Amino acid sequence: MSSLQELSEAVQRGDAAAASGATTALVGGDIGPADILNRALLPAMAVIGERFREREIFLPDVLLAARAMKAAMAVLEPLLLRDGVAKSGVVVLGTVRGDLHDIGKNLVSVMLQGAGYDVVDLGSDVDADAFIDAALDADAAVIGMSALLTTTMTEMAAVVRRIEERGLHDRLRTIVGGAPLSEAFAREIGADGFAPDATAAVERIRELVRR
Ligand code: B1M
Repeated sequence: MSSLQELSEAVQRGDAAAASGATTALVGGDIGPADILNRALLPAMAVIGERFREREIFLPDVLLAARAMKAAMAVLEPLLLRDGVAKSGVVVLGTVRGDLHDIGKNLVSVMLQGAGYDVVDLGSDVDADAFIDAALDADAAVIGMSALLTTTMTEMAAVVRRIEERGLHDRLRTIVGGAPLSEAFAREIGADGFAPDATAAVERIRELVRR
């Protein structure tokens, strides 16, 4: 039986096969999928971020860790989705233009699907009109945007502005998230909501849809 510690270490050293194997072993035991995520995978990525910032590791190491995290998530996702309930609505999700970080956004997608939402995931590097056109096509009430870079979070303001320019604010709500963001930033750019993590994103979107 594998441990949370072994899983965390596998992600940190970028060993996708070990991360996938450790996750498979863990899900057969007593620890729930949300605990595996919150107690091993997310802390492992936080360590990677810190070590990258301190220049103890380099970009290829971060890339390998991200791959290992994704391999573990491929095992966890079906379990996180298992408790899905009746359909709650459609949400368009994406990482904004210029930004390739998609792990957090993918997590938000999994949590939303688990809560019964249909998610149109546009991937990363998504521009303003692509968000809006997809939302109109899918008849979505909410656009969710993710950004991990201080240089790309300003793109979110461009999307909010474009919604106004196209006269769609009464029809489309926006929610933003990502490590460098805050509630204050969301307010400043005129977004309708902010969530610090994937669980809060589901709650916030539920409130936005109810309005
Ligand atoms: Co990058 N990177 N990276 N990186 N990377 C950060 C973000 C950084 C903080 C690392 C550091 O310096 N400590 C730093 C940004 C600094 C800054 O802007 N001030 C950084 C940098 C500099 C870069 C490059 C510029 C490096 C370079 O090329 N020199 C480059 C940029 C590429 C680009 O996007 N154009 C780059 C590249 C990469 C990789 C490709 C190697 C890889 C991404 C792989 C991928 O995503 N497919 C990568 C990674 C993995 C990271 C770190 C280490 C981890 C990010 C992550 O996945 N975290 C990151 C350091 C860090 O954040 N600690 C870092 C785990 C994830 C679950 O958390 O995404 O925060 P997070 O999502 C959370 C919440 O934020 C929230 O919920 C999620 C779960 O609870 N959330 C939302 C996210 N989106 C939401 C949307 C919502 C609501 C909540 O509503 C819609």
